[in-house]
Amino acid sequence: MVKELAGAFERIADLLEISGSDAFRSNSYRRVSRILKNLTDDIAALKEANVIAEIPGIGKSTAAKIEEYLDSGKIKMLEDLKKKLPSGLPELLRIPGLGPKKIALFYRQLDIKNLDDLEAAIEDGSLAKLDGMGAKSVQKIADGIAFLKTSAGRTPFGLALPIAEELTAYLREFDSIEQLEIAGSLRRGCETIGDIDLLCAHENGEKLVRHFVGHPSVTRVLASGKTKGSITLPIRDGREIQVDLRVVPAESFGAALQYFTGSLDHNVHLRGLAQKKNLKLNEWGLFSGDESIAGADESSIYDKLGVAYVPPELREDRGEFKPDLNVDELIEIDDLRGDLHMHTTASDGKHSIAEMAASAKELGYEYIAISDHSQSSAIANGLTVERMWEHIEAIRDADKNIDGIKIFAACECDILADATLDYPDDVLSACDLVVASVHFAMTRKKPSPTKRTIAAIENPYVTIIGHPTGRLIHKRPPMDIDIPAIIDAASKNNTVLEVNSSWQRMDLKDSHVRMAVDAGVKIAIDTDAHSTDDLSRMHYGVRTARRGFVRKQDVINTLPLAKLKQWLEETRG
Ligand code: DGT
Ligand code: CA
Ligand code: CA
Ligand code: ZN
Repeated sequence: MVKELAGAFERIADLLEISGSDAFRSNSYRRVSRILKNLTDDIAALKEANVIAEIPGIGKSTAAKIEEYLDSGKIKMLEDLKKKLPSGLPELLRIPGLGPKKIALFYRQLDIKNLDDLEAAIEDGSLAKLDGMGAKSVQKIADGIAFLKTSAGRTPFGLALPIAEELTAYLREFDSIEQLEIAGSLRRGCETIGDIDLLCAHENGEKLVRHFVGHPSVTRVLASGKTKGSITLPIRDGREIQVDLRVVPAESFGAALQYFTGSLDHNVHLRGLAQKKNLKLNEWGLFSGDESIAGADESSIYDKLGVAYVPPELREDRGEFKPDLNVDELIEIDDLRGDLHMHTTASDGKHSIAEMAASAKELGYEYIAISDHSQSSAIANGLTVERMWEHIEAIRDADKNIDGIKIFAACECDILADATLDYPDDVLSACDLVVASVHFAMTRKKPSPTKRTIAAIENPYVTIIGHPTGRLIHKRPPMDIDIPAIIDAASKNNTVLEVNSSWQRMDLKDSHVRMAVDAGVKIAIDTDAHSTDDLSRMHYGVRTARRGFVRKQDVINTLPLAKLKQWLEETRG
């Protein structure tokens, strides 16, 4: 419901833009859309309680529109806009390099109502004949259409990050660069990335940009100037990702980094704080009249505005400016003392117990849990009951044979289609801890995935629910699962919910993990490693957890070994 509602406001913003309304007005509707998408409360319940207008960022007239939609499924303003404009126009906004003004022009002059019409006008040459258009700008639009079709929009974080890191290394190779940072959604740790934004302080922007657009893998150069370069690079499956490099003077680097990190909503909020102090904030600095009072570094901007520094992962205008928020408590990668979900050659992993333990020790961990698949995960070479008993012995032996790290005996026990677990209680109880996960029959309705998961949560030997929604980003939607019900059950049973650090999973995701910790549920951030290399992907999970406002004390694998053992004793069986 709230999704459609958010979509309706997005659509209002699009149509306003095309119909020539000013950006301020359309952006205010986009903001409402985002607020709705991030809402953790049930909107119908808020309406019942008559408190929609009290949602931060929602005014009276917007609240009236929301209520109108909840009552009738329609918003009159949107219906009126739709009547005024053809329905195929908003999707044209997604074409890179094509803005609402041009779309409006094409519509008025050539009666272009949708993507098909636009492609036809490119084909028959009529677009190139328009005032202000030429072969070059038409080609740009044609390229944009092709990009839209091949890239389907966004790139998973884990595919974008290595590209950004390779590019920053490439730029540093060219010249010694004092300040170079990844900005945008990638810096905020979003699960998918529209484009990569890089920001650099350098004296000779033109030279640096020329080097940037000359990267050997470039598929297209979209812009190359003195302060900005824009390219596309291939990602896998024949798709591309856009990368923007901006070059700014050192005295503006902090302000530009703040601006281009976003999010838009966070920046709008921050600019509002500046206005209240009679200051002006933009990508060049923080100004009192004409005088710059901050800009070289990011933290001084927050400081001068009288608010605590906000880490990038929190910059979504979801409450990060609240004065009681103690960002020092926010989980950090170095807080983690162990990893409680990983596989070995006993099931579908690449390395032995001893190899996984040695690598984990190298990473500085105090403990790990070996959690191989259970018998029903046949494709993953899951362990029969008999093999599992032997495996527990093998883990005990490996633990004796290594110093400086504790190896817990665990398993990743399947939650079966009939809501029972894949091992009998005596096996589960012999383990030091148990991860329980759904791996199959994800779309089965009866018993529902919610029922199955809650049954596992209620088993006294289950410690952690692994990748609770089962989603794979861009590949498999989450199970139809009632997150508040899962959180409620986890809270009643002292069961931990996982943030799985595989970037394909990031499961739980940021907004759900926030709901969980708000309800007092403990979190385990795990890698679900299937090789020693995978052990180092913990940072993906940490980013997701930070975006969910998770603090160190919410995460069980930040506990020192003795405390964790004690906690396991108290909560199991
Ligand atoms: P993405 O690329 O869709 O994953 O998301 P972002 O957040 O990286 O967005 P992007 O690349 O369009 O712009 C990067 C940041 O720059 C954005 O978060 C806020 C800032 N920014 C971009 N355009 C504008 C603008 O028109 N107004 C303001 N205030 N900020 C902007
Ligand atoms: Ca971006
Ligand atoms: Ca960008
Ligand atoms: Zn699993």
